[in-house]
Amino acid sequence: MAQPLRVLIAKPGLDGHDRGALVIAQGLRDEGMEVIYTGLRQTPEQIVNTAIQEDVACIGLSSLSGAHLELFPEVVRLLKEQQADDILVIGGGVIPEEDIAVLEAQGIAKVFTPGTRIETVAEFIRTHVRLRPLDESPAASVTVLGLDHVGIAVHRLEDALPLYTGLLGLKVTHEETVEDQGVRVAFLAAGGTNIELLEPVRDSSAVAKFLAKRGPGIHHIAYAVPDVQTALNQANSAGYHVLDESPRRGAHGKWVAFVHPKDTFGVLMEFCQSSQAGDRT
Ligand code: CMX
Repeated sequence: MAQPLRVLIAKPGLDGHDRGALVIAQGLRDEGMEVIYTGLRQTPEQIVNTAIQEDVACIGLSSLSGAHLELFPEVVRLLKEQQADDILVIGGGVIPEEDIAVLEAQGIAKVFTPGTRIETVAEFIRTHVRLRPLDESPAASVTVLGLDHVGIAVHRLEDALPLYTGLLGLKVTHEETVEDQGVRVAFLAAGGTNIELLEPVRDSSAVAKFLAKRGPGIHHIAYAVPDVQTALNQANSAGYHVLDESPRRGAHGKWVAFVHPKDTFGVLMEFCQSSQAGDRT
């Protein structure tokens, strides 16, 4: 599976207008890229540090302040200094024609002027970023924030709930039907984590198949991660069979994705990301 291109959209200098930068950020996301936006008034140092930390393939600089002739080349210079000059740098904003050649001569790969179609920008990035060799793929380990829940498959929620609410005294915190997954679920708070009881709502659902084959039991364990797509990419590049190319919506509107139980010692692994913790587009 190809990894999404990571792009940093950055606003160096003092101008306070970022509508254009936000439009570009959204447009590149729509083109399937992973986009990080720095916010306003960043120094070249801050931009370069963020780009390195976030391991981006491209920086898109946007400036309306008129200081592009100083700020853009300074980003290129700092990248070189940090031996990160494999990161593609492009620029945009209200930039006079005569300045474009100056900037391009100083290592800004391309300067786009207002009105350029987002597809043109995306295509330029795709064709000019340095392709990352496999041995430089992202860090191997997934960032796990905690155990989000343990999923237990049951034939009927009504039959299983008394055990958890009665004997264990747990509280039901949420009930919902997740149509996409073909399940009706009940969440019970259990200390720092949750129990999710899953009842199938149709015979074709993964949980119905599980019950038919194995009977009730632990269906999956879900780990909270800051970014499901990153976790998927990491699992995939480490050779695990991921069941989703990109995250889908699960219970609570969280983004979820799974790794095949055959690769995880018999326990289906779920990654889940709270939608508040940085919604995807
Ligand atoms: N845990 C452990 N093993 C499982 C399993 C599970 N949850 N689900 C299936 N298996 C095993 C089966 O027992 C079977 O093993 P054997 O080959 O030894 O018989 C094997 O995996 C294949 O089983 P299958 O019935 O043919 O199932 P599929 O291959 O069609 O699908 C899986 C299995 C995991 C790929 C599929 O269930 C899936 O994509 N799951 C992810 C989505 C999901 O489970 N959603 C429901 C929960 C959503 C929520 O939390 O809201």
